[in-house]
Amino acid sequence: MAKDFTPRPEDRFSFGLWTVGNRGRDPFGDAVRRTIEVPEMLKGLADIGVYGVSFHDDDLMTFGASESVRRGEVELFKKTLDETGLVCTMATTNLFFHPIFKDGAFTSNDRDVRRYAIQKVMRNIDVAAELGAPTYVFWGGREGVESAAAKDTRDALARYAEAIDFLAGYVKDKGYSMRFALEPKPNEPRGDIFLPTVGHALAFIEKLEHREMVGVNPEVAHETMSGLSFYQGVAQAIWQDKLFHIDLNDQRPGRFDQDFRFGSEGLKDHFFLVRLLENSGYSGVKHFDAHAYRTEDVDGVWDFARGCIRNYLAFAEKAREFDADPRVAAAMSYTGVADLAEPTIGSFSKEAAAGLLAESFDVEALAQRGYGIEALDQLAVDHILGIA
Ligand code: DIG
Ligand code: MN
Ligand code: MN
Repeated sequence: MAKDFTPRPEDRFSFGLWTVGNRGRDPFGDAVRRTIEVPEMLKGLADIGVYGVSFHDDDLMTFGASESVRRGEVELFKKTLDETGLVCTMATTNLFFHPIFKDGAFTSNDRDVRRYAIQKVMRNIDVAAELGAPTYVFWGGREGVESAAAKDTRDALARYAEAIDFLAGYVKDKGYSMRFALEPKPNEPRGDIFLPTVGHALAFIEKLEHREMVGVNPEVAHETMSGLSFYQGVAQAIWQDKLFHIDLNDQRPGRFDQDFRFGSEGLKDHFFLVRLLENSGYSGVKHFDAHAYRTEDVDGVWDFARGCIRNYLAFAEKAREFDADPRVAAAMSYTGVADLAEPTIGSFSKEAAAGLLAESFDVEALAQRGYGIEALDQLAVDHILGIA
């Protein structure tokens, strides 16, 4: 009998409308599934214990429709949120699908396109605020180049920062309690996307006027595509108090953006990621930006959604068991894991510098030390495999 992992509202799992609504279209094939309308999506997500949902403006409101039609779509969404008990956990803007954005949105060479993009975000920020979304995500899928001849990256980043700061000013002026989260990705659809990794995004944020309200929304697939450790990117974002949101899915390194079910690929990576999120006090939502395999019918979509949640909860349980295992505590003590938390020397002072210069070290003895990390890591693998 398979073990049960039932989510609770306090687990704060959320899905984007575009995830369970994904119809399986890809660059080489047409849609394979019928459209799941928003009310059916919300009811299905509520039935599996999800806490909230997120949306792009164009997921929720028909692009180009009259204001009255768009208003009706928002009202239906609000009504269904109320009926299902779901909350709106994040909003974002589709600045990538319409041809107008083919050369970018905030960084298009065409100033009118740049101004239209900012206007499109402003309009959806208003809807997001009405729905109570605490986080607004910016994924610059079209912000990039195929040829370095096309843009001076310094100008592109200046325009990017200008747009984010203007929109932050708009949020402040309106008195909305909303924070921004930048979502990095290295490429696809553009040949090279600006702000390609968590590191680039964290550095970019420090150049912003309103840096205090801007954080990151790392996505598993996007750091993994670069061959980077998603865990390390998230850990640094937490260290810098900038993990405002997170996109959970799965991915094989060196491949196109697969957006697989969370936990379907990187078992060890996700064990340590979930342990980090659970132990770090991350208070944001656990947001899945993923979709079912193209092979699936609508029933398979709900298998996918349940699987994302099941895997997260299973990793969280295994992480608790790992941390409660006295053998792990002993192994970590031998490795000196807790010792790294002890300051090395503290802030500079003449006395500290003189003291250190006068200190002698037994370099050969220090070089002989073994850290016991093989045994410690094997304990983690044992717990992941359920053989501890
Ligand atoms: C793709 O990974 C992006 C878009 O789906 C969206 O803008 C963002 C929201 O999490 N992720
Ligand atoms: Mn992705
Ligand atoms: Mn994403």
